[in-house]
Amino acid sequence: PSPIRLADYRPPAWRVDHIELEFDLGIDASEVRSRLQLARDPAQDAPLRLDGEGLELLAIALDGRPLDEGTYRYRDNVLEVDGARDGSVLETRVRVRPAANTALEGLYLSGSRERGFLLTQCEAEGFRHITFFPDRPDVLAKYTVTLRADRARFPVLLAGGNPDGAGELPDGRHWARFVDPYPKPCYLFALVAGRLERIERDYRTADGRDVRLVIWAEADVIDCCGYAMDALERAMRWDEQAYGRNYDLSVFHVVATHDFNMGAMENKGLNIFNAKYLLADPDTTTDDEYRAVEAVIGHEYFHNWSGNRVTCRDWFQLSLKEGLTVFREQQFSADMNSAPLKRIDDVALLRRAQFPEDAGPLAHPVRPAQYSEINNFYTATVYEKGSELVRMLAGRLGREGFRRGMDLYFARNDGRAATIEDFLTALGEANGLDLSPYLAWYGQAGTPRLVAEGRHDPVRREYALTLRQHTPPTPGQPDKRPLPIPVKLALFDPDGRMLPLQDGATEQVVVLDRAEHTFVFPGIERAPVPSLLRGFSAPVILECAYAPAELALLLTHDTDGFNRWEAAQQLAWRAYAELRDERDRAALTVWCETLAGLFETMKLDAALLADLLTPPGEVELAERETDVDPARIHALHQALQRELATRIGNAALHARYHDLASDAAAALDAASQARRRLRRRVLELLALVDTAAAQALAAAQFDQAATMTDRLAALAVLVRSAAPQADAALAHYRKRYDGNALALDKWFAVQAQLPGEAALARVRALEADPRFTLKNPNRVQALFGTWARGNPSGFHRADGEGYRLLAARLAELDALNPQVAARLATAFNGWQRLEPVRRGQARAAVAGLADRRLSRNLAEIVGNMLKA
Ligand code: HT7
Ligand code: ZN
Repeated sequence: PSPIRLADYRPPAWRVDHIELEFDLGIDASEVRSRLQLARDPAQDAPLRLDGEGLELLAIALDGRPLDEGTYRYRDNVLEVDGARDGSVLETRVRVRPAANTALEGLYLSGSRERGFLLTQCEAEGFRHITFFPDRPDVLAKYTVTLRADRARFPVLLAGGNPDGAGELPDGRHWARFVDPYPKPCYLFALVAGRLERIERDYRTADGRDVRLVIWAEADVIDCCGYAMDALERAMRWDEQAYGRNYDLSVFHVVATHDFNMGAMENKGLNIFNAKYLLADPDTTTDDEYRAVEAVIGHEYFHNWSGNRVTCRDWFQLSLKEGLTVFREQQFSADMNSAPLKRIDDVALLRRAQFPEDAGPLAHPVRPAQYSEINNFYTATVYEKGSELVRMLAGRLGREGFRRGMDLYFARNDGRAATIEDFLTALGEANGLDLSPYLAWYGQAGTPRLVAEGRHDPVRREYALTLRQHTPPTPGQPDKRPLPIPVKLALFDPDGRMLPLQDGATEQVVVLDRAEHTFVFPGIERAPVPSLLRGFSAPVILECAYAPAELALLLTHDTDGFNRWEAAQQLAWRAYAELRDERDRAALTVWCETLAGLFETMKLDAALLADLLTPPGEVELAERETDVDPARIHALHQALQRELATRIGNAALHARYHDLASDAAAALDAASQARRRLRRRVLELLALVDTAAAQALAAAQFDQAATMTDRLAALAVLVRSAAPQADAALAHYRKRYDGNALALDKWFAVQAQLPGEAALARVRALEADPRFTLKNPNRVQALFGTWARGNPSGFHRADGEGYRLLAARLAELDALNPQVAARLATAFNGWQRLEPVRRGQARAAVAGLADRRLSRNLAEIVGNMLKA
């Protein structure tokens, strides 16, 4: 099929002002009646054409009259109807088949036929699998939804909007109606029906509306929803305070499902969550997962304004809601937890997931210009880089200016389907600024390189900082323009003190808005050490020829927590290169000495210290290389950390481990979490230099753990170090958590991380396990996602067996769930930069896939992968 292009956007020829939906729900077959109140754009003369996929059309009538055969056509997923006028009413009745829907898009069954429940997923284009409709985000309609079903099998009936009546029907059936007063695009429609339990809380909004908050889950996990409820309340308060945004319906439903293609979905008034981002309890949830639940709860809630009240004109504008909402979610998490640690996590994710995307065959702008399958564009670029662009704008406007701009954006676009231009215009107008130069960031793919060179002139007492930028070509975009790059900076004197800059401030933002510019700082007596891109003020790769001692100074003295970590990362990168190239060990020595010094002082926050002690991962190291050999990178990565552990010393590591281990409580406060994070890092380092002792400690930690964080950390050390205790621990874990899907996912994932040659046999054994199924996206991600995307030395085998196994499973998975298959296939990203033997093997596997009959989703990914 030919791609869909942004340049071809036309407003809809037909709108739907009101839709009435009636569902007669059943597991194998459900019937959907729809009544569309149509409005025609007088400026256009197109026939009425509605999207519909896989629908069994049972009846159709226009303005109350059944239509004759020749007056409508349903083919190629489009229903075309003759004779419709402005104000016409189109009624259809269709049948859909939820239990047979393995793609988890449209109306489907979660769980078993006997005990599972029905639910919908409509973003991006799932609504067309439910009924006929102009399935595009700029058609906003008011929804009245009536659900009917057998009461015993489906005691709970939910749809988005406010409840508007419920009652009994003959033959043990019942009904419930919901009316949503806010016009919405159809991707925000949702229903849920089945046997579910609930927890509830009353909430009064800042503007005085009483709202009932309800979280729904299956009976066996309803006790794990309390943390999410607390997080929801925190998110609602935060949005009132930070953005002045209030909730707007009388009820807010949240539902957990184990069968979901993504993390969660912000359907109006009825959010649906992958259980992984909703359920939490100390026995099964790690500290990182607790934070993820809070973040995703916040994210989906914040969409109620950034996405729902103000939605997107078309799917090219996806980052308008996703980038903005990720940014809002990051601010929320930073406010609820530690801001510097949150920034480190977010940048580490950007580097791990988005930078490789932007550097490979799948690179695309934050606002893509074309797509074949929109589901392939829910990417790290649209989400994470999109958030970085909002962060740059927020930084440019300052706290109050950004709030003024956001207020204007929401006021002006409420109830509209907006564009990224609308966003920049509102932010700019509210502040008397022209922000249009930032639009270039949305249209240009690739990560800019920012080269910094400083020169100190002792005679003029000046420091001149020259900044240059260039962006490497990406597929379809050979020539790049300079972008506005805000560089937040500070200067440190050689004693580690910050120097006063403009107006006595110690921090300043300069904006590089051309290919090269020199910024001059007067009154600088001694050659300073610049701290650049503080807080990661722009999503670029900084190249600055720091001496190792200068990085050590920043690592020790920088007042920006993020840049301290960044200095450690830069040192580690260089230390790695020294080991790889068998060069002098200048950076390696400084890295080890400085970190060992910080380790000894005991002054640093434990979580920050844990992060400082963590060098870039194997995926990031590979990012900077050509002829990538993942096995060698793994060996060097281990060697690098072994050097650090050796320098810190067995005795110090043991002492710190025992000191941290003395706190065995399951408390969730920041200090307890920080201790667990550092304990894990210390144990990992110890495993590299005193392996048997570390394995014994890990085995004991596994047996006595009071939290999943400690249990899983210990299990990971045992498995990855091939400890003699590993099998018993795995068996014990398996038995303990056999009925718990989320805990079992971790059991699969921890083994999929087994490094090197041993991984393949383990993956094969695990996929034969009775608990493995290709039908569940979380399980697929736990096993194949962890292995192929997170374990380079285990996946990228020189004999190509890893590639062939993944390709074979992708073909099977594609027939069941194209969205999940396409996402997993991105594991092949970067194959062109592998060393020649692996490159040939990977290419053959991808090409073999391309020769098969594939879904549009997988075909687009595989095709792009081979194009570049
Ligand atoms: N807006 C939601 C996106 C989403 C999704 C997209 C495609 C296929 C299935 C999906 N489930 C959810 C999630 C979010 O970003 O909030
Ligand atoms: Zn989102």
